[in-house]
Amino acid sequence: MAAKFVPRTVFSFSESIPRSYFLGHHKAGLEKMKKKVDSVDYVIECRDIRIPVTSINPLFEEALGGKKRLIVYTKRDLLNTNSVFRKNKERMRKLDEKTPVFYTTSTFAFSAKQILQQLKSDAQRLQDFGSCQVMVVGMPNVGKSTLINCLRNAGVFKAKVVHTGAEPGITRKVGTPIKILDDPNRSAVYVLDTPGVFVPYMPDGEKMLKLALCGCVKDTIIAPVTIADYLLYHINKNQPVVYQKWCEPTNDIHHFLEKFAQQTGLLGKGGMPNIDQAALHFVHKWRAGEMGSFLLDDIQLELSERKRARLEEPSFGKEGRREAKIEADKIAGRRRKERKKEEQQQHDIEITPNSMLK
Ligand SMILES: Nc1nc2c(ncn2[C@@H]2O[C@H](COP(=O)(O)OP(=O)(O)OP(=O)(O)O)[C@@H](O)[C@H]2O)c(=O)[nH]1
Ligand SMILES: [Mg+2]
Repeated sequence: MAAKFVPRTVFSFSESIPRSYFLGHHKAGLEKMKKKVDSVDYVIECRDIRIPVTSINPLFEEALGGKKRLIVYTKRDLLNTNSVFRKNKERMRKLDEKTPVFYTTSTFAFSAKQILQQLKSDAQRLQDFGSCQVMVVGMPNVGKSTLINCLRNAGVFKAKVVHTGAEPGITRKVGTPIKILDDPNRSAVYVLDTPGVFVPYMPDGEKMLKLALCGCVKDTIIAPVTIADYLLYHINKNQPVVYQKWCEPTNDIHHFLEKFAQQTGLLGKGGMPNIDQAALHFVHKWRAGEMGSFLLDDIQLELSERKRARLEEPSFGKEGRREAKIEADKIAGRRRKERKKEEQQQHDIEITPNSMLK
């Protein structure tokens, strides 16, 4: 039996979703980082590769702006569709043109070694200082502490030293220096772990949903069904076949979660599907890489927006404003084209009866 399925082209959400997750230890941590920044040589800024734009925290620009920096896109294994990665790799680099960019997977030592190589060559240049200090910063739960453990393991062959975990808020304080490189020519490199820092207010509700989906916000802040629905919206745009063993392609999150709960045994009182638990389980499966791999951000759009904003700066004068207008028209045209493409996009999906998949 074949059925036509048309995914949603936009995600509608309630204006009342929370926009804030700036906790006491975020504020205190940021203050401490500002105090420490003069004594470090480097800042490693971690971003989640699934949200390369949304996981940029502008507070760091303000607080740590002038410091030499490396950008690390973490969780590369969760963007395991090579064509998507290849298409976006150069775009990610363009987000920070003058800064070295790395992509890491915690289980792949080579990615940490590449960073060490960069730090080592810089530490050798800085050997007058005797040692090089690096501060690792980023939004909550993007993988800062994991990266530190990986760097230490690859650099000085020592076991895990800082706590990590799937919840945001595992690291609460700026840590003490941890040695990750010890060169015979006496240029040692130390890193400082820091607590993840959120923004005080997130005006863009969809960005809030992206951060929640990627685990940068505690799962109790936004209703699990809303996060699951946002995930379903993205999966449907990309590869709805990933959930076909539980449900036919659908835009109805309640229908999906009921079937998912029934078939995965997530039942509550009287054998009724436990919808909230099913929603969390579905989201966790995606976070573990089991539900397809795609970017939640449109990097090209971000680059165009930045170009337009730059051209609008007074220093570019009338000519700049004219070019900015052209750029804005291009962005609008691109958005229209994408909407049209999405509207036309129909997935012809062969629905296999569940009994055959078990
Ligand atoms: N799949 C995958 N998971 C990763 C990777 N790096 C980190 N993680 C996971 O992401 C979660 C968060 O990692 P942490 O290192 O604790 O993140 P953090 O940024 O230090 O978090 P906070 O201290 O809470 O701000 C953990 O469950 C890690 O196992 C990676 O490269 N791939
Ligand atoms: Mg941490």
